[in-house]
Amino acid sequence: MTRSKLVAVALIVVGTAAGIGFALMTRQQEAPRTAVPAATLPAVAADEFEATVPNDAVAPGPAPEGMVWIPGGEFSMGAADPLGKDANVVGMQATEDSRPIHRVSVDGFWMDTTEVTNRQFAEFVKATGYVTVAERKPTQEEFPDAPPENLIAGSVVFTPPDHAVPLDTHFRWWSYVDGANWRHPAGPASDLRGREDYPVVHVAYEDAEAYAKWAGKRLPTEAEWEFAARGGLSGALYPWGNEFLVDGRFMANTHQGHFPNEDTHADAHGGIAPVAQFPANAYGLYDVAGNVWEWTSDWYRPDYYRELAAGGVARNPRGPADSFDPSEPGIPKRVHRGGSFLCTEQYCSRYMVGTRGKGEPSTGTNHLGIRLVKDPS
Ligand SMILES: [Ca+2]
Ligand SMILES: [Ca+2]
Ligand SMILES: [Cu+2]
Repeated sequence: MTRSKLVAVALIVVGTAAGIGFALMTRQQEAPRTAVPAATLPAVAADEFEATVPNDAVAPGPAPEGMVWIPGGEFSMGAADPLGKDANVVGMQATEDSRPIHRVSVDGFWMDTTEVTNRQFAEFVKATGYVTVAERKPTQEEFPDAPPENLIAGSVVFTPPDHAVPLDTHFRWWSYVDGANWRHPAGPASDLRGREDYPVVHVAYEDAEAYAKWAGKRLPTEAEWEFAARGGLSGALYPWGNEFLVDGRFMANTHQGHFPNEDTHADAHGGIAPVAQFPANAYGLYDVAGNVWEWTSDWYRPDYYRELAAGGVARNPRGPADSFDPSEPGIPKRVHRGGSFLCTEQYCSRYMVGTRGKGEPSTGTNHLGIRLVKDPS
């Protein structure tokens, strides 16, 4: 998903998405209604993961407001393929870029217990007058291939079709919406009334960095994020363990029903939810699986884990020096983590804790947010 591509195709998508969808549907099989339910997956091969060994350092002082101490330590990072196949498609399998499982150690840090909320982001904007990327008019220099009439400030919004569509291209459910930004998450007609405790969305990487600088915090590295999200467990599929449902109870805001046209909100939340509606993990972190994706500071490369695995225990890895995504060569991307309210076992199960996402830095969407960390002083 990149802003430039959607800006370039905005008119086509907005104008004739339904037409395109119907035309292609007649030639393609509809995706099966039920894939393998997550709850029935076997636990990952335990021998790929070794025990998590947390640092025994106690918290170096009182916690900053809204943060918890993550002790850091040595752990096994990555995601095994729960189906035992080496597939590299987004779906039930953890993609190959999350392997090999490798040993990493990170130092301790403070971490926000929740995704950054609209209330928090509004304080930052009020104090600084900051204007987010989605609120700025795109320039022809930034998007040389876009027709000039498409150069309108906006952002990428999930716009589900009202009928089943093949899951072959995300253009079927993502649109570039004029006037969508953090203040207007679904477009100009929407606003933040009653949504103060929802995660801020439509934030580009530089917006996240600007907010972090103001808050005296920083974005987590991918390794810090995964250490924290695992909550001390080793090799578990989810931040809370290996069963998707715990005593029949949902543990994260994800998508139920036929994706993308039907959200049955069996987990009690259709679409995005206020932060902290589900139990925290063992470190006290809410929504590390689902609700909104979270930016990390690492560049994305699918071969980075292979590089790390060759060098013994990786100490405080900060990501590769450059980015490469074979599916969109030439477009640098940062790593996203945690999955979102749109993740489903039918299409993308990246609420699984070791799995990885990625995104072009100028591209915010309405399912991507921020969670920050802070070094002990
Ligand atoms: Ca949901
Ligand atoms: Ca999240
Ligand atoms: Cu997903």
